[in-house]
Amino acid sequence: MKNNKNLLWVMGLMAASFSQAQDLRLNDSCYFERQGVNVLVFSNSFNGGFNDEKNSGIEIIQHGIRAIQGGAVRLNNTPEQWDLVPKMTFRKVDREQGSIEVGLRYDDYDFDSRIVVTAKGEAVEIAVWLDKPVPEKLVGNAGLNLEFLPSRYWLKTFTMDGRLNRFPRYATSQTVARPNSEKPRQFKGFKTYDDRGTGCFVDPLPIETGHSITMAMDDPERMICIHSNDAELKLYDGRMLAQNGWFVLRSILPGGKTGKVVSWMVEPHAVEGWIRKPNIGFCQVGYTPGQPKVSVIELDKNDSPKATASLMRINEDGTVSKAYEGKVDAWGPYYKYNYVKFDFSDVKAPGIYYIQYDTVKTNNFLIDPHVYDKITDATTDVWVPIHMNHMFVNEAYRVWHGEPFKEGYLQAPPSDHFDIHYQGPTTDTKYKPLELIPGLNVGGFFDAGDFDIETGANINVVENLIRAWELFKPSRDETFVSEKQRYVDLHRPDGTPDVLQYIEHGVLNLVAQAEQIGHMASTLSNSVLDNYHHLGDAASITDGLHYDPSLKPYEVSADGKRSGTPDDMWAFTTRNPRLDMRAATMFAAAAHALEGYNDSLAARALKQSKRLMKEAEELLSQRTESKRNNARTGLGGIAATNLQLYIATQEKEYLDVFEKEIWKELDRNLRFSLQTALDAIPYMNEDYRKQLRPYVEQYATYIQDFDRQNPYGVPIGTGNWAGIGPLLSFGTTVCFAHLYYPDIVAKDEVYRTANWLFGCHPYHNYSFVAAVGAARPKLVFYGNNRADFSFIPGNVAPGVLFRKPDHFENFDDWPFLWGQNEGTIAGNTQYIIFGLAFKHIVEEKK
Ligand SMILES: [Ca+2]
Ligand SMILES: [Ca+2]
Ligand SMILES: [Ca+2]
Repeated sequence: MKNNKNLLWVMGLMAASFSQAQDLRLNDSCYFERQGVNVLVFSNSFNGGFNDEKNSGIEIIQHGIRAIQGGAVRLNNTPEQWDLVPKMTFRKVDREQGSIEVGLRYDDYDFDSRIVVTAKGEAVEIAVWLDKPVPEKLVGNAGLNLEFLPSRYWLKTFTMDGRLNRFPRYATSQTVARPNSEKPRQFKGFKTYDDRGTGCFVDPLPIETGHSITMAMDDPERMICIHSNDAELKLYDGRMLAQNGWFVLRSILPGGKTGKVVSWMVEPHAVEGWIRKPNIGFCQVGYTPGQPKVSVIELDKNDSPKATASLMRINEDGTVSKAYEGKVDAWGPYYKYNYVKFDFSDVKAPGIYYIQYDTVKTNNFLIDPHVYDKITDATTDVWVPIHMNHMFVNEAYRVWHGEPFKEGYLQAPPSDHFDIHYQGPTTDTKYKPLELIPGLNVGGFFDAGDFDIETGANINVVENLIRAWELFKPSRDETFVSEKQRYVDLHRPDGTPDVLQYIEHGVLNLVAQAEQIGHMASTLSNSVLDNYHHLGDAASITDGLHYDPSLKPYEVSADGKRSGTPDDMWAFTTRNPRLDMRAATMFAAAAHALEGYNDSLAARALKQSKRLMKEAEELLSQRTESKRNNARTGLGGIAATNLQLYIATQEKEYLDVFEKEIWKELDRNLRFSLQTALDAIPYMNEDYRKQLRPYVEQYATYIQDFDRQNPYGVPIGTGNWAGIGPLLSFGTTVCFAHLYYPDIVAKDEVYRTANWLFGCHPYHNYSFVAAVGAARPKLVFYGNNRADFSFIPGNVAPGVLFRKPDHFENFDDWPFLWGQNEGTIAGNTQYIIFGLAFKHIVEEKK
């Protein structure tokens, strides 16, 4: 008896310690964890701005990949971006019970629910609780959803109640058309779909239905079992409605019930003893012989660092030899991983190399004086011209897009719009709502993965290109641009430097705005949501015919010039004097840059600059004192504006204002203002240089402090959009600080940003710049060809997106998360400046 009791006690202890190692437990970061599996419960909640960003709710990171998210009470079988998302009303972590509870609310339907996630051994139970029954209108629509990343599950097997199946590579399941009255309201009442006059919306039917599903038993890193005793599980393919949809598992909440209404047991498989493969970060573009060469190796926290790593050389006869073996230095923990560094700067001989750390070999890269020579070419020759609006863009045998928006732009009526666009209570123009504003369908650049003209971003584009032009005079001519023919042909020289033509193209639209509207539009954008998410030829977003409300929808007038389809784009014209001020500055600089190339456009730009500057000053001075101060500090610096105006006009009064303001701005915010101060150097005397020295010294300390803040030594953004903008600004400022003060900011510092961009960063080691010089660039980007899982060469991805509380991510098999994969016109032209400045320095003493 005694022995038996002891035996039971020992067995119990064994079971306890066994299960301790295996069970999901709430960790200090407030998510459930076991080796290989993290279950996050609303560590990231839905945010209003862009609704469903596929980044929220219950998320499962399985073996390092966040392939499951979106766990929440939702109102659609396969929610799209603009379907309603629940607001999180509270989040309670109960350590004793090992559970996390969140309150969810749909204001539009006065509908509250609670989700309770509780660790149960190797599984979690997800339960939905209701204090009041589902509102009548939502019965049959409200359900518990969980979403699965298509690119990680397609072609994998699954069984539902023992029936075998396979996740489809492409969406070909079935749908049903239902009356619009049955469709839950979408974001602000907009519609994502064009029903072609049928009065019906499309609803996907389930691929499978049952009570127990096991997914990906053929892939231990993705395998997951889910069963429910009290509810039916339905599996849907969200790509039926939207190319960025995920696979959705769903149980409808029963009507008329309260208490625990639905519960699932969810058991993500964990590979025993799983340790994430080291991510060996290095510069995929390669290294010049003399530059510092430090690889940052990202390690699982359960991994034990090796003492050394090697640099292997691929010889000309194809054999491999060890070029260098060196010690691996600990850096320490940063968020969820541990970091070590491998410095192989001693290797200077040109050649083909790869890094070997333990059993992991990287792909090869070059050490060569010329590795950086081409880093901006794809962006200037391919990405930028493809984003030229109102043009037909051809490349060899391929047409990227026809001429978009031939019918022009209508005055936007008052609208609380999508994509954070807005038209105030009046038009602020001489035009009536929906009246055609003539002359706006010229010039300009597509914003990013969408096709609107964001005026602020287009101003940035022109400014960036002018800066590139004034500083480096890039004479590269690989693009044919005919504004007369409205035709662009890539890789066809036409005798004019491309950058000058891009400046002209940007100015053409912005000047037209100032002339036709009287001030700057905030944006020229889509009027209807159902063509805003367009994926395809930009020329087919609208029908090219003027909208005529006297015609029936889809009807075309007898002369073939008008249609009853309200697809014409709108100009959002609420006046913003700060934007006008920015435009005025840019116009002044543009007038200077275009002089001698397009004199009439230069004259138009200068005229608008002077007028807008004067009117904006007046409008700002009419505001209250405090508001005016806010407006002025929001200008991106009075000093910057006045410097630009001085450069453009050579009028000394601007220089005086600059000299008065710049020191205040430097004292207030050095990081932000140093670039402006450096930009002035060519126009200032030796005293100015001297006075600036201590600020540059301070900046040098700021640069080096990043080595302490994170293993990569650059500013890393943790916002909802990865931090490429601040990173490129940082990289550019470091370059210019070195150019003018090489004794304070050493040449070695300029490589920090390039390393990060081209592969030395968390999550993976692929280059963030599409198709540029790198041995392994990223393969997919959120460009306007994202539905093809492709990229537009020269695009720069935002980078690694931070997911709270401790996960960095950049999908390379799923392009649709804009926060990690969308290149923008402002960001990519900023990259051109960085790249030109960087190349200029690298080439100094090659
Ligand atoms: Ca946009
Ligand atoms: Ca050209
Ligand atoms: Ca139209």
